[in-house]
Amino acid sequence: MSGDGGHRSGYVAIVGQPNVGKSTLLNRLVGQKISITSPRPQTTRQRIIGIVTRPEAQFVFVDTPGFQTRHGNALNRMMNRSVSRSVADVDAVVWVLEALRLDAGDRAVLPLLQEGVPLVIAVNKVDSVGNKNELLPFMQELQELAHPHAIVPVSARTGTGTDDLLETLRELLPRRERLYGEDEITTASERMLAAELLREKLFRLLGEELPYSAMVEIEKFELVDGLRRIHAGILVDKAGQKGIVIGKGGAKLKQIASQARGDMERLFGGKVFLEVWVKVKSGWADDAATLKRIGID
Ligand SMILES: Nc1nc2c(ncn2[C@@H]2O[C@H](COP(=O)(O)OP(=O)(O)O)[C@@H](O)[C@H]2O)c(=O)[nH]1
Ligand SMILES: [Mg+2]
Repeated sequence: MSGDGGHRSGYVAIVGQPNVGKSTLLNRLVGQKISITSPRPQTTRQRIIGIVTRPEAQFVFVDTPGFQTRHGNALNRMMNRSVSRSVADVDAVVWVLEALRLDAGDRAVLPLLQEGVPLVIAVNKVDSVGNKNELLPFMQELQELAHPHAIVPVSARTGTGTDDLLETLRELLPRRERLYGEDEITTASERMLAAELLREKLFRLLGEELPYSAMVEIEKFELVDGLRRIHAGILVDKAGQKGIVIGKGGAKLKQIASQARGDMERLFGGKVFLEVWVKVKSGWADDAATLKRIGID
């Protein structure tokens, strides 16, 4: 990164409608899987902080849940509030869009962007654009629509353009020392990361079969002599959904737990003993008390 004198650091919100690649981008920037991703919209339910430390700048990214307009339940209302809070108090906002796509869901993000907070648009998934010439008129359209400070084509999947994105964001951060230690990559607790990684496997291995409201709760998290013992519950709405998650002879649940454990061991850098139960908790997506208990407020 080129030097223009002095270290910079600050907060950057990552916003955009579900499925545009916000979490993939954050993981790419941080270099670790701290925010879960999936081909299904709605994966990210909580705000995740990802810290990127370079010699001349430290970026504190806030990955927000996708702005949700389709469902009006308590969970989605809380998620939308969380998005609005994230963009109000940052040094810059990155609005992520999918290359060559600007639909009603993207436009719904516009009113959330705050006057006075510099905006950078990341046009993501450029790896899937065959004719790169088509990007120019698309970027022109975005320029006229949102008047951003800059538009940067990126691929969160391959890493193309992500250094340019950091370079562009750096100019927008205040001159100051680091806000976090240079080896910190997130403020999320291991307990929360464990829950998220397990949730990702639910999304990935059950696909469309997964009940929309399934949730993960970590009941016990112990670290003894480098071994993490984690007891987790998967909460589903109805008794019938329990069978879907467990699968024939327990095969599905075993696969979910085993893949989640692998990801946890990679992220935590140590051995993990993971036990998972499936429980029925009806109507939790509309239950404010449960949402509090699992940490969405
Ligand atoms: N081709 C391609 N796919 C991507 C890219 N970034 C993300 N994706 C995919 O888009 C889907 C949604 O990504 P995710 O990060 O979960 O989106 P989010 O809902 O905005 O956080 C996943 O299937 C990703 O693998 C990219 O740069 N190129
Ligand atoms: Mg996400």
